[in-house]
Amino acid sequence: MKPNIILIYPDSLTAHALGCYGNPNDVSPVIDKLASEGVRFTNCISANPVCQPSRASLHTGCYVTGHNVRNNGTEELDPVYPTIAKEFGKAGYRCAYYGKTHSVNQEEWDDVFDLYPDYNRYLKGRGSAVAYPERPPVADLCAGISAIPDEDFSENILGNIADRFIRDMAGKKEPFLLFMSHEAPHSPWTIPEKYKDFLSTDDIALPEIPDDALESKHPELKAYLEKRAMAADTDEKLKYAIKIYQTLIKIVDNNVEKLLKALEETGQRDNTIIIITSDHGDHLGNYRSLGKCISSADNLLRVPLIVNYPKRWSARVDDNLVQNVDLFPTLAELAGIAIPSGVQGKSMVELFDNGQTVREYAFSEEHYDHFDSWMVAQDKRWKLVYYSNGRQELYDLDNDPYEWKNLAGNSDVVEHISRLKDELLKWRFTCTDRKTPERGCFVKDFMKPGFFRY
Ligand SMILES: [Ca+2]
Repeated sequence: MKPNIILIYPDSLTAHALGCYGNPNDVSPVIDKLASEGVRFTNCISANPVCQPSRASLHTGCYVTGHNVRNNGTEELDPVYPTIAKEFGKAGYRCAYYGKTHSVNQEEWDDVFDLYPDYNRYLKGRGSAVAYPERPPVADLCAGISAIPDEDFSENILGNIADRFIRDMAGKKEPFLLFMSHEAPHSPWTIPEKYKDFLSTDDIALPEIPDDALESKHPELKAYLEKRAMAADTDEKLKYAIKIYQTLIKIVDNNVEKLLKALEETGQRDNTIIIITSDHGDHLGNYRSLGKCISSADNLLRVPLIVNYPKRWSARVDDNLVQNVDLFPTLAELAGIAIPSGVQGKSMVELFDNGQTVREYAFSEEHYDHFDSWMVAQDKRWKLVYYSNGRQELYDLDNDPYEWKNLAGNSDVVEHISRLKDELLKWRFTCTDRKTPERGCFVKDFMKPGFFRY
């Protein structure tokens, strides 16, 4: 009997915002329990820190170079690529997708609730004059109280639809793949009135950022982050926005509980793999900034990954490096589906079963039209950021998790830079775009004088 799979995918969920990853606030008790009974990865690195490219990486098992969705909104995923939904659909799975549909070809799914048109229609049907998403003022850092009551709130509606789907699938012959694409806790941040005092701004701790934290950054990134920091002109504003962000995690967590209840009441819990991860993180006050974009910071690239399937894997915390591109081949192998050729991620099944390391290095990249592109190669401790203008930065994540100190100029790190640059080059040449090779690799962006000068 093939396992059911539920992939819970809250947008912009930085790993350390969950209780099981160290948040002292009790915002994720249900997810934390799933983590304590499952495999919780501490080193899951997204292939890209922005919604659409990262999502395309999860759905195709390819790096950005391999699927060519480089930006938000400007490039859609070409339907030529094999995806999770296509392969699982062919294998007899019933595939449902609820929530934000960035980069997803909806016709590949058997059932879809698209948060934007479908939820807006729902609100209209309820007689609401509110248009989703609500947009609190930028002066408030886009955080505030929703005009939508709790029972109609977006994430709760997604939970209700999923609850119905799980109950409908009980007793059916075919297994299911359910993708919960929660918009929360992505900005703009609004929570129902009911939760306005769930947390206080006193519960929120901001990082104590050194004055020179931006001094050794790429000048474009420095200017960009300084501009963002200007909007966060008081600690109280920053803390309030983060309080709303964390409360949204609690609302997602309530809905995870709803799904678990439906699984248990219909006898499907034992045969269901539950995965919790995200497309990318959020600065959450680092550099006095919120959100993401043009930065390769660890807060953005490190995402949670929790895999709960007690029937097969006992509870553990796993510090092996893994990436979102590894999920597609992993899920395919678990479901007995052949991994399509061209998939660039690596199956983690041996890692789940026997603790066998999948990769020594993780890679990510970002390509914008108006900023220098960057690529990252990292191991668990050392992280190289290489820009298309030849600039390089090196961070020691063990001692500097917020990346405040670029060590690239230090003579004692030359060996790490050389080693990571070798890996970056190997990765760049092996992960080419299968469909439009003339565009693939973005090698021309990076093959400038200086790359080989270690
Ligand atoms: Ca996102």
